[in-house]
Amino acid sequence: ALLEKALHSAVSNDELYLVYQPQVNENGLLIGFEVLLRWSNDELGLVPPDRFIPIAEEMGMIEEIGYWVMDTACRQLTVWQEKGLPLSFRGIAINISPYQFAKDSFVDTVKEVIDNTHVDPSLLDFEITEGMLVENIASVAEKMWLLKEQQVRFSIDDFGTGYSSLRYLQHFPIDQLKIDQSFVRDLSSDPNSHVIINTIVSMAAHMNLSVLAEGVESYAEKGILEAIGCARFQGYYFSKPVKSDLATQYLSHST
Ligand code: G
Ligand code: G
Ligand code: G
Ligand code: MN
Ligand code: NA
Repeated sequence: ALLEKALHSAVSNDELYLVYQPQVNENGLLIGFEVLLRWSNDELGLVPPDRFIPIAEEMGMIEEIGYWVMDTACRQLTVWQEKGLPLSFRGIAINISPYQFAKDSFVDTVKEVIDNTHVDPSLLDFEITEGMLVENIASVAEKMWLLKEQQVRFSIDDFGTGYSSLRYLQHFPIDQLKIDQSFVRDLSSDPNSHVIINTIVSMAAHMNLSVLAEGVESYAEKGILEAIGCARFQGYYFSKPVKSDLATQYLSHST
């Protein structure tokens, strides 16, 4: 109950902030950041998103919070754009809650943020989950196409952990699959994880999709993933999520 009460005023009390986790290509060049939300409350301390996002969804607060994330991230991105982005940089990835996406107003809300912030929409990558693609397929596809017309890209987050039917992928304008970190974690110990990643990478190649491996924590893991044919990476081996000032430094060192 304390958490619910505190969450109500988190946005207006300025308790939310964003961190940015680098995404790199096979040459180690910075290609993007995943935007990750943080909540710091005086009484509760730092509450992890795994704990408060499901509650925000239940409370009907995820739209407001999701709007804050998108608006704040896009404003940060326009600042970076003005400084000049590295050639390798493709944009920022924003996690979209299924509840947020399901709102009729979602497409207009995104357009509003693009208009307000003057962000280059081709630098936006929306992370959605497999589960969002199995219900209300027609309306989900329609929204995705409308956003695609705005040049926004889509990635499937935690890929491989959800519904195993791959057929749905062809119905949606998806650009990238993010291999879930559980497969990467087990890569050297569990032959099944190796087979699964191999299958995802070859399927993605056939479907003209990019693949990014999440949760890469070591040089060895990066090497195995590279040998399989994965060319994009994110994880503690490269960097943990960092605050905007350090992210700005990473960008300026990359130009
Ligand atoms: O750093 P990590 O603890 O940030 O994230 C934990 C979980 O919270 C992940 O599943 C991640 O997708 C989710 N998450 C982080 N930031 C956001 C956000 O801005 N919006 C949504 N919907 N989920 C987020
Ligand atoms: O390609 P497919 O038939 O699976 O597309 C799924 C849905 O997306 C259909 O309703 C189709 O009409 C719609 N769609 C396909 N291409 C576009 C497009 O370029 N723009 C928009 N707005 N909708 C599209
Ligand atoms: O569900 P999603 O992929 O959006 O969430 C990403 C989560 O993974 C965040 O909580 C982020 O902090 C975490 N993360 C990012 N890199 C690593 C890593 O190398 N190892 C582990 N264990 N977690 C990571
Ligand atoms: Mn994510
Ligand atoms: Na993920």
